[in-house]
Amino acid sequence: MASTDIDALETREWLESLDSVLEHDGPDRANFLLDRLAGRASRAGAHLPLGGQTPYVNTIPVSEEPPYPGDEALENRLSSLIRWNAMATVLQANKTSSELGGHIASYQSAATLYEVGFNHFWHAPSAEHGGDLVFFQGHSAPGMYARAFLEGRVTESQLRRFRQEVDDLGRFDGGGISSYPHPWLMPELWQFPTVSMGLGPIMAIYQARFMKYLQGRGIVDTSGRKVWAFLGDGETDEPESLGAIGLAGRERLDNLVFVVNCNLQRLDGPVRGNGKIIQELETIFRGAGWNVVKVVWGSRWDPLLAADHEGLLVQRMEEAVDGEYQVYKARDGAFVREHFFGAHPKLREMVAHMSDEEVWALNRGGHDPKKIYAAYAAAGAHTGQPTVILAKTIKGYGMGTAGEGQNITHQQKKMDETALLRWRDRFGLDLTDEQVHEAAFVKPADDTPEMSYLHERRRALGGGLPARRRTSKALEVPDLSAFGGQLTPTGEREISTTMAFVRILNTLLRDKTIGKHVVPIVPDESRTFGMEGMFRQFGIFSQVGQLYQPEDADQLMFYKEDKQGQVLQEGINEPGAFSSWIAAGTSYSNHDVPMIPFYIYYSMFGFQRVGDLAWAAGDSRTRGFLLGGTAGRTTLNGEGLQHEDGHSHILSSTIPNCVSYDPTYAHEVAVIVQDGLRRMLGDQEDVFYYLTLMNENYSHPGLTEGSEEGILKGMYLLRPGSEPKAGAPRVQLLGSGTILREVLAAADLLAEDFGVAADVWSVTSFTELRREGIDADRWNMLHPTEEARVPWVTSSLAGHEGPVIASTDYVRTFADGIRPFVDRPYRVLGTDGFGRSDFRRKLRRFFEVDRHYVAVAALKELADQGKVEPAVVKQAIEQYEIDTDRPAPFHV
Ligand SMILES: Cc1ncc(C[n+]2csc(CCOP(=O)(O)OP(=O)(O)O)c2C)c(N)n1
Ligand SMILES: [Mg+2]
Repeated sequence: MASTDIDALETREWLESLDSVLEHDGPDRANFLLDRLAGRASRAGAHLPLGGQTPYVNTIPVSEEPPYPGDEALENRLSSLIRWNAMATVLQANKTSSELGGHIASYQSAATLYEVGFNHFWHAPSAEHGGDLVFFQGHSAPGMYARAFLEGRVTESQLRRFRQEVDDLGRFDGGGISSYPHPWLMPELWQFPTVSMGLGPIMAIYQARFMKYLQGRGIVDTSGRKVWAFLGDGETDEPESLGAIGLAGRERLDNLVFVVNCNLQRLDGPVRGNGKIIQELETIFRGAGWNVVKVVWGSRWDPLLAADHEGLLVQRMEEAVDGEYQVYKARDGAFVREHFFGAHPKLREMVAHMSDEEVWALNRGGHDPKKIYAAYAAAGAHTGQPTVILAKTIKGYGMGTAGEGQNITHQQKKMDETALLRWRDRFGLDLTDEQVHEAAFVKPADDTPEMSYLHERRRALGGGLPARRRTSKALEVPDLSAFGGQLTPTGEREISTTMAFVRILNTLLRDKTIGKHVVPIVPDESRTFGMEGMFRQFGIFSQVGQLYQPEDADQLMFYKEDKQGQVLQEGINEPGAFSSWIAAGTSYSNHDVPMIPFYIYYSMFGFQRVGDLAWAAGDSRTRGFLLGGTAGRTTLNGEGLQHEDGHSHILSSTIPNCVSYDPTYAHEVAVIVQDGLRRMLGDQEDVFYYLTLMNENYSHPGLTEGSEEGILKGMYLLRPGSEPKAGAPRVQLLGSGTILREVLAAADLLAEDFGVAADVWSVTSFTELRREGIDADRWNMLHPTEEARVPWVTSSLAGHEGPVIASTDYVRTFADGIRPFVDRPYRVLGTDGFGRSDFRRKLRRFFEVDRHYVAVAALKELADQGKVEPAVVKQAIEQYEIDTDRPAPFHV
């Protein structure tokens, strides 16, 4: 960019022309002319950096600030009380030791940003308003508790139990309050888990988009409601924070407001010591199509800026980097005079009439309710774009020597008494020294002016926030018979479990009661799963419909985008699709309408890729189905190492309310999905389901009546071996997913080649079996004199003689999980190691999970028990051409 002025006169003329346009025709006209000029210059080859940054001052000029509607004195007092109680919450928790932790500095920097929202903007659900959704910054939680305390929604004894959620007997008794926003732990307060940085912003974006979806489909009127997301400036470095802002711009999510608290610091130090985070974010958000509102300077700067005719002050503001701005606020007025204004004699002159205290009091925009109000009001009124508010604040505001603007401030959970007394005086709170010493909680009587004001404000906005709805209306779920097609044998016809699932989904989409509540979600993978038929039948949701004639318009199943489309096609964006799934799966809570999302994706790009979102889904009490397609280490055979999933079931099993299954047959899928619907939609249980599906085609045996319970509990006898002959060896073979079919083949080999009988069990869920077993085992330990509970695994195998062998398409840990409940020798085969590409048959041999290895494993167990000679095992190894000297698959 050219920066030297080669013709000052000409420059002035241009600027004067612009001033005249602004004066006579306003900013819109000025914008129009600049746009035309830029276009002309650009076509002539001048690459102008227009559209990026604006000067380092507030976006909203003083002349356009609306009058402040609140009572500033009362709001100030309330804000000080809340600040104090937030601080006291952390101080008290850390009085005896710092084991519990907590944060003071973040909320202190953000308090005014929150208070303006609480007093003037954020609606709770009421008869008049559906309610705004606010994603609070996780580690500012003490501030939210402190406000809820004044509102009477959190008690003093709860505040005393900040981060102490378990009683002395180890019971989770609901008497404490959680460290951060966790709907799982405080299901009537917190709505959105935000503390894992980056997840709040991306979930907020997809929440806003989902609200447009609900509106577009005529399911809920979400107009007038907004999603507000609070982010730390450091948090914007997370890819999830900014990775989906393009979608928000493209989809014109004018129901979305981001507030980035730019306190210039993160945990260790400055966010952009050598630059300016506000300016950087402005460029990025503007490029993504957002309305950017900068709130840099507070009102006390207004007279100085108004007097800055030469632009020297703004120039100096732009020159200074964030590292310097941080230092200014860690020092004092004299320092600011010397180092900021002292850079130029004219600037020094500008503040010559001000005392050091007055210079020190020059405030930042994010601590000035008037400036914040103006920004929030502008965000509220803006249409056609999401808004980001970039508010400059001070980390640890008010903490003085205990942390204000200091690099150590983030982790301060103690403040010495001098700093606290100073804090009290600075915020004008009438606390006794004793109260300060105790870090006592303070709550004025309800009939005081400030408390009346607090209650009046929230009443006017519909009640307290955050508040979470636990249940919505239950839906009537179709009977299993609705999936009749999946329950009968397919005979010669070979299908995959993915195809079976797609048929089930189609049935559900057509169901009169729950059909419209179903939300199919796909990343760019519908054709992989044979779901492209849904494009035409149910439409892909688009707020603008379809502005073009699709290439395949003449086909039966063309690519149809539609304003009322039911399918969410998310593109190649698993975190985004997952966030959509969370939004839909928590609709019962946030919108009082249960929706039932089915998100289908390559299983490798699920838990492994977006595991932290899956954890947040559990915390959020999301209800819905995750379908890990093309699952297993050897079924997506040609794709190799990065695609072949042999561990998603291990990952899913770590989420306590995720119910996972690895079904082999269509009827199993049907039974599981129907029961999941019953639990989530009918009984409103806060669980979600993970099912792995395969693309391998084979024939399906259909449902044998009576096996439903076993399918749901995790195992049932699929095929008994031949009648036991006296003394003839017998084994129990377990299998899941596609490997179950290898296990069946192994049973045949054992019978034909070695006269060994084998009962074959379909294990639909090693995970559920283990959980049930652990539960029974724990109960038995704690109730030693009562009749012992018998785990499902143990009771199922009772009466079925012989060692047990399991083989799956997952790592050994998966099937190994039930070992404590198998009351006899148990050998587990699995796909430990990196995947690679080849034919399925060869890969299963490579991983040693195929029929031959199962047979050899069974014979080895029998030999160990003395039921067959070791030579028989050797004979099988030779007969099945097993290379005994090759390295194990997990070493290569
Ligand atoms: C994914 C993730 N990584 C790290 C952390 C730990 N952490 C909590 S707060 C914080 C610093 C936050 O800085 P910023 O986003 O600027 O927020 P501020 O407290 O300054 O408002 C860090 C690193 C986290 N919570 N989540
Ligand atoms: Mg920060």
